[in-house]
Amino acid sequence: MKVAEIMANLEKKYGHEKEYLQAVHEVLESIEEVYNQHPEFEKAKIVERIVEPDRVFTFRVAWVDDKGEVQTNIGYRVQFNSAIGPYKGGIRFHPAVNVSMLKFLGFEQTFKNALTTLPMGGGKGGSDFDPVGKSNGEIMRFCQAYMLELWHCIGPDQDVPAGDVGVGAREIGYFVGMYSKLARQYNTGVLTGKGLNWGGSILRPEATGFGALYFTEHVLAKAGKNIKGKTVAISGFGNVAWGAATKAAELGAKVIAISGPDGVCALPNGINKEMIDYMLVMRASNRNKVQDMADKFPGQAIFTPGKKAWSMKCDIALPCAFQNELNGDDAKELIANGTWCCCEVSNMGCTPEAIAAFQSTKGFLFAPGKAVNAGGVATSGLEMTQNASHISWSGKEVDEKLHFIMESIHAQCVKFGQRKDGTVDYVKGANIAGFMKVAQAMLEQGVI
Ligand code: 2IT
Repeated sequence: MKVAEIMANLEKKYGHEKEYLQAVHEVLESIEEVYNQHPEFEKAKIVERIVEPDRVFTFRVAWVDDKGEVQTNIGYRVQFNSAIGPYKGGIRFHPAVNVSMLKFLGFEQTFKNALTTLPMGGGKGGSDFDPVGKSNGEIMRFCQAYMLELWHCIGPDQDVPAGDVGVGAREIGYFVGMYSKLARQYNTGVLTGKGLNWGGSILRPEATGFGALYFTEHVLAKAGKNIKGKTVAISGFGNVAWGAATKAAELGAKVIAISGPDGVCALPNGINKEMIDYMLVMRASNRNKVQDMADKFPGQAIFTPGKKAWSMKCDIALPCAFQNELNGDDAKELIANGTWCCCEVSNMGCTPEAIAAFQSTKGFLFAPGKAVNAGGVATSGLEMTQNASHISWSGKEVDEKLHFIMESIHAQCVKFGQRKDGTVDYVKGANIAGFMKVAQAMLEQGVI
């Protein structure tokens, strides 16, 4: 396999799908050497097959807004790979959603899910529907209209969606309501991230952020460091940022910034419980403005419009918002300001230039999203297990399992990513570990 050749072919076919090509390139670069030591992979054309999704559904979603006007959006579901389990992955509502974005996310999800130790394939869905400024009624009607098409494609052993950017517990509720109506069956395990009273798992809302901090603790420990007293800058203020801020504060770190599309909020005394709770209010408001935090906590939260969280002086940077939210210039600014660790919590949160800048800085610790944020989908997997066995575990049980899973993902990264000097290339480690598992399963299941 030659990465350049495969990429040239993909660029010919999908030249306009930038995010998809970026995600594929990163994985192929990491695995090239190991792959070429396995002639059986080459013979079975594993790479040529693994970069193509099993199938992509695209559908029209028509709905009526509060003014009585008819609106039309596009809905998608990308079923990327089911070699190790049913398709599994979130649904994203954001105006920039398109096939490229969902193919990149489905591709990443395939390897991430393989890392979790649980039997889940990769998938992703979404719509270009923009939740910002929408009423609760509009959100409900849109979710119902989206599910009217999607329900044919999903099932507890087929494809199990969950939340992502713009989709949280409220939207999952509307999906489950409509799904049950159409299917005339409860099928508890067909979506994850459900409410706690109707099949949801304790800790699922916190799991992505909590898992990310457990992983960060392992990265730091491996380098002989500790999170206590360290300053942390977080981008975003949604579900993932909320979980990360909660656990970072609990572990004794000082969260000195959160951000939004409108700018950054500096938190000179660190984030406190009231602010963490207020992040949930901000998310539920659908306003998408981090300035609201400064308005609510004058003096304690200081808003600067147009700036990113990466302009803040911090030890550890945690991108928790969107792909490519931290670019090469941001990375250089962070490094110049003394930042020495970046754990990517968002999917592909850092551009290739940012990763290169981090990795070429001696002693800098960088870990990629597919390892760092896998606690979210892993806990979705635990929700599926509870649903299938009609039980519900305590918070302590789920947290112990999440700890075990994050530790195991870290161990896989070390196994495949350890450099000669003892440091770890987490990008390489995560990509090789995830890839090997899916590739081996595809090999054993024949050419399909
Ligand atoms: O990117 C992700 O891993 C998620 N949005 C969570 C997916 C899931 O199925 O819980």
